[in-house]
Amino acid sequence: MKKGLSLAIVVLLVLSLTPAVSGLYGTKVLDGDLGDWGTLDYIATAKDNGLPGANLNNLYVAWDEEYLYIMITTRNTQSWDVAYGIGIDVDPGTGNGYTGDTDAWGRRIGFGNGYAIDYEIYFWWGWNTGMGSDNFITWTGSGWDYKGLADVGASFAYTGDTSTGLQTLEIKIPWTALGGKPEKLALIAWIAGGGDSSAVSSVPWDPAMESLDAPYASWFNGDSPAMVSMAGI
Ligand SMILES: [Ca+2]
Ligand SMILES: [Ca+2]
Repeated sequence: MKKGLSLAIVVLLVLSLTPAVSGLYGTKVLDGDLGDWGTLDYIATAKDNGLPGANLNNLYVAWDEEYLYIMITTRNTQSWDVAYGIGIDVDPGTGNGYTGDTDAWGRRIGFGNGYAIDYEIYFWWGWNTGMGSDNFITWTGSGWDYKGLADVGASFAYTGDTSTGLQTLEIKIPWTALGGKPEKLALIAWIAGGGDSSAVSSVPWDPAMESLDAPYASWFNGDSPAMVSMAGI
């Protein structure tokens, strides 16, 4: 029986703190450079899966009154064909959102542990072409609404090339694209392959991937793919 990977570990961020006491509060410059991110913005580290072209490292998150900022770093040393995905739950615990086991890009990724995603962000990275299409995708309640990041006022910057693969990815998303600034938010990032593949890396790291085929989950659904879990911010 085919079974998707259900990501259950998510970063849960509480955004209702007053700015003065939240280390996550602050505006970031989108240049792919980690220099403007502090240790208080650090959220989680992925396990080293040993895959030279599909190996996430750290996740950072910050926010200000206008934007949610997300920074992802990798351990990549090669450029592979991969999809970088991010799932966002703006009302964790309510069950509102998508809970199936094939996501907006047809990857075999689902969400469990009470998380139901409302938005997905995806980037395609081509082994010989580098950064490709980007998508900001909204779950409408009955389907997915696909836009580019620029269409919703979001933007991104990255480092890396077709020699090294993606190294860093810095994203900002206006709260207006997320239905306004929520009190809390759950988030996870992952790497999958082509259509019908599942996650091989996630941050926060979800050990559910390790129970599937080595090295962590599987690229295709011939065997049992895995789904990633989300972390709350
Ligand atoms: Ca920066
Ligand atoms: Ca939700």
